[in-house]
Amino acid sequence: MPTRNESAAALLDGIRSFIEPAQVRTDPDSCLNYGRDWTRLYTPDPLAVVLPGNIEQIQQLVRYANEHRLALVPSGGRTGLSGAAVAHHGEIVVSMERMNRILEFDSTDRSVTCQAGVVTEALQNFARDHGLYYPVDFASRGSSQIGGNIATNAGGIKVVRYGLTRDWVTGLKVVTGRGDLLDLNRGLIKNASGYDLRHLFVGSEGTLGIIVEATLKLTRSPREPSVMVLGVPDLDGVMSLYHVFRNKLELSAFEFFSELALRHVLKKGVQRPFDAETPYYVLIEFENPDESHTDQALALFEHCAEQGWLADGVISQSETQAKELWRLREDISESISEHQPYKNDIAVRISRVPALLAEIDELLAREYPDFEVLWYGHIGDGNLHVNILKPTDLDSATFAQKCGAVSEHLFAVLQRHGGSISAEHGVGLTKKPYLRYSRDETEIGYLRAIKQVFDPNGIMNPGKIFD
Ligand code: S2G
Ligand code: ZN
Repeated sequence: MPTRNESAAALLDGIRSFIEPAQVRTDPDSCLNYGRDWTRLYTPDPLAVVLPGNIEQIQQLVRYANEHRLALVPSGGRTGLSGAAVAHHGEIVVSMERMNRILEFDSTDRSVTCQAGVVTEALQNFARDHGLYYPVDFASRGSSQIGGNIATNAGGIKVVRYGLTRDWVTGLKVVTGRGDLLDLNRGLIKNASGYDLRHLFVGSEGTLGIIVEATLKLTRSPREPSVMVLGVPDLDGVMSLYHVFRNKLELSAFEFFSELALRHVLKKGVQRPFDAETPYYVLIEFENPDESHTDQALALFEHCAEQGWLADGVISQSETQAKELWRLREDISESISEHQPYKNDIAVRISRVPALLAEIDELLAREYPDFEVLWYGHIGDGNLHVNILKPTDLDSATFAQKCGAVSEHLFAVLQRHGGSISAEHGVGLTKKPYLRYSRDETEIGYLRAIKQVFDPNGIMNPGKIFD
């Protein structure tokens, strides 16, 4: 962490000499709202919130921060769940909110260049209005920003077909922790001219520099997607369904959630998908142009029912019903937020999912006998979200301590399966103590060496991912 030896007032006056004073904020509301993300585990305490309007101001700010050893925390939509956008040690929050323009669209390249502060849903709508589709999608689309999506390599609900944010970034402009502006890959599909630094910044969580612009490729829109929700009696049926449906249909989503997770969504007024109540559910989405695949999907349903892998199910008859079925899965996160859940976001290779689910089921039942544990996630990508709800009568510190202790066992199981302690939410602060379960010391040494190249004074989001 850089050390400061000048008065805060003098430091901020220095920033106001190159950024409009109104965009250098220290009021309590700004410090609270811009100093945190969707985790509620840390007390926001930034020195100030700065909202630059252009790249030159960002470069000046990074150079100034190097000169005065000021820590900078890049800030997008702050929808993260690992504390990567938290400022709680007198850092300067650098909000990209004002840099929210779409700069260029090219129908031949099928690509769009935008500033980092563009909201994800705005980009999705822009693509749709131009007859194309930006396929990285998740529940926080209305608040998250493209820069933050790139900094965490956001995944979401369509990865099984379209991949992660990384797969759609064809160009990046970044200001490094040294204050240099790099224009990476410039939208090229092919570019074999040395290391691809663009991919270092994807998933860097603001620790190498600040993403200021991105060029993203777009694709054709999915034709009439149909959604099925299937009631699954036991865990090992989940991946049997995956194999059967994936082999016959072009899946764009293969999601999973437990009855316990569903009940929290139902409390918010959403209708149960069918009469049967099963321990688990699978949500499948597939392209179904002119209903040509409906018969195939129903035949697969019958086959799986005969095998005992499913007990009931429903297929959407309209776009409206498809959206209602998606709510069963997408509304889980918001429905449980009032219970201050301890979140795990783990991933293994798809082939390891059955073994992992069985081991984790046994582990969580043993280690969390008195806690409500919810399972949901993008099981088609090998990604499982395990959320433990905080009992109302247990204080947050004790709850976090108990869950942290169980995490050690959970991550040891994961390590045996070659998995990741963080599939899509990033490491930030919450998963930093467990990084060793996914990256060995030699590899972490290389991560530190790379950080040293891009951010030699350690001003970029210090304390995130590793110390
Ligand atoms: C999901 C959203 C955040 C959470 O629902 O897929 O990534 O609650 C999550 O874990
Ligand atoms: Zn997720």
